[in-house]
Amino acid sequence: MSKPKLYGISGSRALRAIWGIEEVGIDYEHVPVTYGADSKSADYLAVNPNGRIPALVDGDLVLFESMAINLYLAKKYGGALYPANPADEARAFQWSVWGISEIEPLQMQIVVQKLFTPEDKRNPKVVEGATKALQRPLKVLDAALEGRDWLVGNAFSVADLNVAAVMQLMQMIGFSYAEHANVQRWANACYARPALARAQAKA
Ligand SMILES: N[C@@H](CCC(=O)N[C@@H](CS)C(=O)NCC(=O)O)C(=O)O
Repeated sequence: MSKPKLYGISGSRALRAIWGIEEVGIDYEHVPVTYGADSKSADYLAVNPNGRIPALVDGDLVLFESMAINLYLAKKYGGALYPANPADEARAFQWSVWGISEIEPLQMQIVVQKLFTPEDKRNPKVVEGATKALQRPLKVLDAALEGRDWLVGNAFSVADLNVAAVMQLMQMIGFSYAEHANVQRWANACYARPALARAQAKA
């Protein structure tokens, strides 16, 4: 069987899945499809009809959505990265969905302002409002990390991978976790993973 193929450049949300596949440590083919026209080509739309990166092809399985890709990779190839019992597995699902629903929409408001809006067109109120709204989910994360190093079990798992991978955009824009010391400690540990550095070095 051919190697799994992971589509998407590292300078995009595809980094989440490149980080994931680097964590599980399997041999794979990286196809650096970029966003915009590249992700809308007929060839790529046949892989991901949403026209978004990342996507994974592993044998007969064609998968989109970074969180699902990482959960699959961790379960199939990740050994200790995947929770060993149904309760912890459910917690990994919970945190993955939480990252995408509670953090992603708010962080994107800030990212769009800071990275994709010309300085003279930025609306500081948007950044202010989203920063304020983020305090609530960040408090939840901070409380979950009180007295523990990782979100699920006693070691870095796909739950940490997925939440930290979503929040990597906040890391990129230098978002301050000053009021959330547990989040800061956990984020530092996640972002020091060698697999992330390898993923970031990809095209
Ligand atoms: N929820 C998706 C989001 C994927 C996504 O939106 N990717 C962006 C790149 S950062 C994309 O492909 N955009 C297509 C485009 O703008 O043309 C995931 O996490 O996989």
